This record gives sequence, C-alpha cells and structure tokens, in this order.
Amino acid sequence: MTTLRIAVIGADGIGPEVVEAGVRVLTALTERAPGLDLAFDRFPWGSDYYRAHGKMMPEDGLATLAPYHAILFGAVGDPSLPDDLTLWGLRLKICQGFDQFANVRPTRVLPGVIPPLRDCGPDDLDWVIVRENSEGEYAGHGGRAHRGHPEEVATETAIFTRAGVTRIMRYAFRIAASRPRKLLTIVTKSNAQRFGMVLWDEIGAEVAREFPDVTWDKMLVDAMTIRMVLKPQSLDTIVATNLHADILSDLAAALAGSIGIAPTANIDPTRRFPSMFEPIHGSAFDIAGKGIANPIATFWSAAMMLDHLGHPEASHRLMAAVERVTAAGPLTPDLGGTATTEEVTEAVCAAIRA
Ligand code: GGG
Repeated sequence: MTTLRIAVIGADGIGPEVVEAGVRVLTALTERAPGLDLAFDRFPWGSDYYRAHGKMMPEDGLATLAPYHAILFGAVGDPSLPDDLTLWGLRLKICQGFDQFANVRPTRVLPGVIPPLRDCGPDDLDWVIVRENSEGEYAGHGGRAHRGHPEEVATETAIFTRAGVTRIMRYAFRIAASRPRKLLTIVTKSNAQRFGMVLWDEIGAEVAREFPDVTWDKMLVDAMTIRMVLKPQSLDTIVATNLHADILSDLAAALAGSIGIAPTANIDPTRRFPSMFEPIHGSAFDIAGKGIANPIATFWSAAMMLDHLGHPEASHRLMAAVERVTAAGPLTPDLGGTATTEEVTEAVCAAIRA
C-alpha cells in the first residue's frame, strides 16, 4: 500500500481550524477505507510566518512541496497585511509554481441546506465551474509609475495565450463530456474586450469540434450572473477566465447555500506537480478563533483530493458522511445552525465510522 503524503498548510484566519478538521475526517476515513494510507506534514506558512521571516513561505517552499502527492490548503489573507502580498506570496505562488492551471469548483445544494432562492434548489442547481488558474487577469503583468503623484499610472494587463486557453477549454469540455447532461457554457466579455476575450471565443469554437457530444453555448459574464440566478437549471459545466470564474463561483456558492460549503481543486492534470485542494472561502478573520467556521468546504475539497489520488470509493464515503450530516445536522451558523466546527467534524467522523 502506497502512503500518500499530504502537505497541510492552514495559513491564515480560519484556515488552520478548517484544515485540522479536514485532517481529522481524513484520518477517520483511513480507519474505514481499505487501501487508503495518508501521512500528513504541516507547514506553518502564511501571515504569521511573514511577520517572523519577511516572506509568506521559505524561498525553497516549492521544492519542499514538490515531492508530496497533494496539498491541503486553508485560506490566505490577514487584515494587517496587504491582500496582494499575502495572496501572491503563498496561494498564487503555489498555483502558478506548480502550473495548477485548472481550478475546479463543483457547486450543488447539499441535502438539508436551504438555498436563499426558491428556484435554486437541489433539482435546479448542479454545476461545475472551471476557472482558468494560471494566466488571464492574474498573470501579474503590469506596473505603477509616479506613485502618489497626481499623474500616477497603474496598468494591469490580462494575458491570454493560445496554449493556456486551449488547455483549459479542453479540460472543461472533458468534464462536460463526463457529466450526464453534457452541457458547457463558455463565459467571456468579448463584446467589450476585443482581444483576449475574442481569442477565448475563437478557441472555444475550435475545441468544441473535438467534442461533438457536448452541447455548448457562450455567454457574456454580466448576462451569466442573471442566468445563474433566474435559470440555474439551464447550466451544467461552466468555463471562464481567472477573474470571471472567481466572481461567478462566489455567486454560485451563495446560491447553493453558503460559501462555507464550497470546495476547490487546483489541478495540474499532467501530475508533474502536486495538486492543491482548499475551501473557496478566505481567512474570515471576523470569525477566526471562535470555533464556528464551517469545515464542510474543506471536507468536500478533501473528497476531491481523494478522487484525484485514485481513491474514488473513499471520496464517495466521505461525501456520503458529509451529506448525512448536512441533512440531519449539526450545522454551523452560516447554514442556520448553532454548532461549532468541532461538533460538525465529530458528526462527520461518526458518520464515516457508522
Ligand atoms: N482558500 C481560498 C483563499 O484563501 N482565497 C483567498 C483569496 O483572496 N483568493 C483570491 C482568489 O482566489 O482569487
């Protein structure tokens, strides 16, 4: 039996609380899932590390993580540090350093969760949002001149490469092809942004020819927000740029009941490097240390990690346990309950053992 080595980075705010809950349910799972052996190494990187060392992770951090099978990540962001410093110093460094170009965000209404809108119930909303995760608006290309002067200039250039767009389109079409409805919606803003977004449209149409079984359409991102709210049933798999998909997936999480349940997989499909699994949510400093963070997004992300690592049965067992708990409680305050992180974690561990 291969021991799968998991690097655990809690990072900031509620991040360490939810990843420790994740490690607990994964450990409970190893006791019930034959053939699953996990070893966890924790790395104390993030904003506290920055305050002590002047950087979010060590210089050789990527080399340290490279031999791991996967990374379980918490959240980054600290109210006392600039958000761009903390994000680029850790989370984006890992995503871009390991070329985790496919950010996969499944969204559905879990049993027992009451969504905010009547027409976005369990039968209406079952999506996978595929976020381009390596370039676009997050290419990090730009600069500032004449800082602080009235003539100050800042540029932020979105970079779209044929190779980058083609690989995320193929990835998204493959996901759409693997789902029962075989539907893909390509989101851009190609009426106003005449270069990169038009390239997205063109490559979308080219790649579509490789997937004749998939029905696809395209939407402008502004109209897409309306469609997600008013016609959720018309959507299945969605592909969008780094920034657009970031925003759409937060909307999706809210429509499905809470950002506290929404998972992410940052995948390097070539498997040259470890992929990284994390809740969509950030560090939520307003509730950090109160013991009430919802650990379910991390559990769902951990289930995606198990699937990626070749343990679909264990992944299924974990999600079944999560769904038993969302259906019957206990639930954390973001889902209308009064339970703590600890109580939800214990309930999921008990459901795994049942
Ligand atoms: N666990 C996700 C996380 O820490 N997100 C922090 C954040 O600010 N992310 C920005 C982004 O994903 O674009």
